Amino acid sequence: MGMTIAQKLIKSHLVSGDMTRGSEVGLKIDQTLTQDATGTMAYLELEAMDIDRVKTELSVAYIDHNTLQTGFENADDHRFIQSVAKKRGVYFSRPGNGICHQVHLERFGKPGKTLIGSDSHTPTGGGIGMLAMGAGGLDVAVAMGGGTYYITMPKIVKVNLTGKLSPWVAAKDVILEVLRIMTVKGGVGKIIEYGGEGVASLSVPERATITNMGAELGATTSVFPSDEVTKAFLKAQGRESDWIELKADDDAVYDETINIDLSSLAPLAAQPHMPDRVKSVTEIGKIKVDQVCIGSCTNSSLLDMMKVAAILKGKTVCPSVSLSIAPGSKQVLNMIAQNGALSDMIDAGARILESACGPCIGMGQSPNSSGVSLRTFNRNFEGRSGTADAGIYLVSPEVAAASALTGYLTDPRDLGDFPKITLPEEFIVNDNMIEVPATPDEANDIEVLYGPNIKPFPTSEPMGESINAKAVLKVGDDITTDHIMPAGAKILPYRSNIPYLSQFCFGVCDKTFPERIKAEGKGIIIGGSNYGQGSSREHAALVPLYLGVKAVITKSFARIHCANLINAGILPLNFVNPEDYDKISQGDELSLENIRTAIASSSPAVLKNITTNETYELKYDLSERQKDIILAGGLLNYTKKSM
Ligand code: MIC
Ligand code: SF4
Repeated sequence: MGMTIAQKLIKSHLVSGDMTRGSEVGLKIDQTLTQDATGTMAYLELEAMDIDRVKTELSVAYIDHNTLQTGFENADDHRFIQSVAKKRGVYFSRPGNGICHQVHLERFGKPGKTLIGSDSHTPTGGGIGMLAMGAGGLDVAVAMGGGTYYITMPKIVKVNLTGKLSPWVAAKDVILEVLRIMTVKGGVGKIIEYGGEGVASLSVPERATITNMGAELGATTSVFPSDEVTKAFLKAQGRESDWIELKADDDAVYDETINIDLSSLAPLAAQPHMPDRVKSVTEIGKIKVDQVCIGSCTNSSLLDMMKVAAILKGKTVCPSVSLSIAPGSKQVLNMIAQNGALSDMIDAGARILESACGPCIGMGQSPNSSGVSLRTFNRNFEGRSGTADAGIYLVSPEVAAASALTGYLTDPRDLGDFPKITLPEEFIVNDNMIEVPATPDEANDIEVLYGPNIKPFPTSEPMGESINAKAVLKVGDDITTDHIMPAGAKILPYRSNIPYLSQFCFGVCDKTFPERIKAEGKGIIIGGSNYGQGSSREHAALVPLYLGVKAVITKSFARIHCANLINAGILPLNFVNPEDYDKISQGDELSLENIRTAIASSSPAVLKNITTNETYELKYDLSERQKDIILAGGLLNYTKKSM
């Protein structure tokens, strides 16, 4: 039987397990990336594991999230990461060099390789045929040390693309259409593989927009073939020798197929507050817009910037709109500076931001009260913009730029002729902002610089025999890690200070949570389906660990967060009967009696509700390895024990 691209990538990196769907497979990881908001923790973990030098083919540390420096904290964290990277053999992409996923695609990604990154949008690399996955910081640290990365063997979904995009319709509309069809839960346990004759019409930046935002489907990753288009992109980056061909066999078998005729798509938008609340721009109608933000790892490529500049050229941004643009990398910014496109943006009145995540993670540009903001980003979760009552719409660069000119949500097809953009045959390549690591000899003299904001991370104990605690918090469906551990300019600087962060835990849902659980000393969280979707931040597990959360019981989990809970030693459990969720109230006294023995012996788990005198059947989806991790009290304890 023939193989899909994803199966080929998994097979060529298989370290353990067999490739039957649903079972755990261990993968060799060729490349890793970290960003600064999750990187401090990942490198603290690397240090805690006493790993002298990284053992991957390539590891890169990027500074792109915490670039707003309103105090010493972020700058100190940058210095910490820079020093540790230099010492341990990690390339360091300096602040200003760009957003991790954009730069990695341009300068480092290679078809056929595996990549894990401490950021959920790492699947961007799938745009050039990598098996690229988001992971918690600790998993990335383990991989840097040469350790195996484990995933559940996913189902493989083929998105069969036919036709060609019409003028003014963009790659963003393709992924918004996939989100409309599959929803934010639809990709859990799946790899989304793009194929069909429509693929050849999409450039690498367009493919990367699609694989990037596959994260919002909850998918393990997304992947495109590596073909002549990929080769041309790598050649333009001076990296033709990194190219290999990668395609699915003709008789490859998929678990599911979704057909999308590119020529039938129209400009789309995801409405507040979920990336799958997708409707066409014309259906939503002419709503008034207060702000437009263009950029983020989804849409900040040269192609995106050139389209935006062409739309803005010779016009003026509507007086009631604030337009900000953040080109994705120094390469992109430099190229639009040299070819004049930047000047067209500035002339039209755009506010040019540095090449970083910026507003996407709430680092500045929060909209006005109850403002409407159109963004080319990938997430529009409640509160993420920094303005609690703002309404964020996710759109293509075309819709964003057109709307910035008119002041209301605009179908760009109304603008007339589509500006045809062709990508250059050569990009400006200058890696002077990427610092090469020290040699092992030089490394001895390098001191790792810890700023005063870096606090030790919480330790956990091996799991006790029973867990008796209150349901300290009950939340609904689709809880994101932005709910659990919010980001934004006021909180992000404390990513290496778990005690300080803890006062904001679940702030979006219930501001009293930290105080209440502290008073109890411990607790159990009850959640709905797709609990923990979104960001890969392990802080959404480490902070609850610090506060005393012992178990999280839900209808279902998102993949990365579930792995992070296990890594932190917090037990993830699911209801066998989802309706039991309704029978538990916040504050109920709960008991998981002899849960340690149950897990160790793979026996059923039962939850007793002492308050109502009911019992509920629970299940856990843990491999033998994960059981050992949970029993040991987390991956760090487990790894230390097994080393
Ligand atoms: C995000 O988009 O939410 C982030 C910030 O990039 C996160 C990582 C983080 O929380 O630091 C992600 O997507 O994993
Ligand atoms: Fe940065 Fe936003 Fe991309 Fe996350 S989604 S990596 S915050 S640009």
